[in-house]
Amino acid sequence: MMTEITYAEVRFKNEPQPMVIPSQAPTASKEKTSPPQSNSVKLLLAALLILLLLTISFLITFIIFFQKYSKLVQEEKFTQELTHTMLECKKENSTTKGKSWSCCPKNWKPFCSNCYLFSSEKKNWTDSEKHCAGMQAHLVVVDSKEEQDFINKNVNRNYAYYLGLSDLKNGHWEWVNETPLNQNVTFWHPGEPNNDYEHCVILNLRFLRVWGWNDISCNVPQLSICEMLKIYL
Ligand code: MMA
Ligand code: CA
Repeated sequence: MMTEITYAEVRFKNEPQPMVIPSQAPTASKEKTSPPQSNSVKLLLAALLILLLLTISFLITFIIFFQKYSKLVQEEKFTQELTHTMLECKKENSTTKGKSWSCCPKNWKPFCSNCYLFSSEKKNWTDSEKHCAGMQAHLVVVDSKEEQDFINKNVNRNYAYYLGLSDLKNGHWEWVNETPLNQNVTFWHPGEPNNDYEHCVILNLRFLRVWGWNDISCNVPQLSICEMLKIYL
């Protein structure tokens, strides 16, 4: 009794021939289809990494060059700003910002961190200050007894000298650098200042031996003392 026939193998005439796949074909195709993808990802990653490294090194180089360039520009600017072409310099033991030479313009006298010029031209107070300003300096500001003593040793006893002290601007004694007069550091001659119409201060000799301050009219031509910070190179 054959009610159920099972055909194990039926071949039709037009049935397409089964593909013969070589035994190694599956592995080869695996390497050719999915690996190409991961390879290109790897390549892309490598390219990105190289690009990143290049960008970083470019940035570092740029920063280094920029720093060097701005330093150069600064130095150039500093040399251009130097009004004084003849300097007298001294090697300093303690260096300021890596600069080991402290200089004063020729004919100026050094004291502490400043340079002083004892002028030889008589001018009124305003023109005296302008003259100092034209040399990147200002009329002297006396901050201590030591500074006043240094000045006294360098002035000519036959003359008087304008200081950077006046009450022209605000009605009270003020230095040209806008610091108010410290009442603990003054060297007025006895009885000075004495006249409301005298707005500028000179240093002069009295009784042939004492140097001190006196207020006078600002339009009287006098010698003067300029002061500037030492130049560090
Ligand atoms: C006197 C004295 C000073 C004043 C001058 C003005 C010679 O000194 O009074 O205080 O400034 O005169 O010339
Ligand atoms: Ca006076």
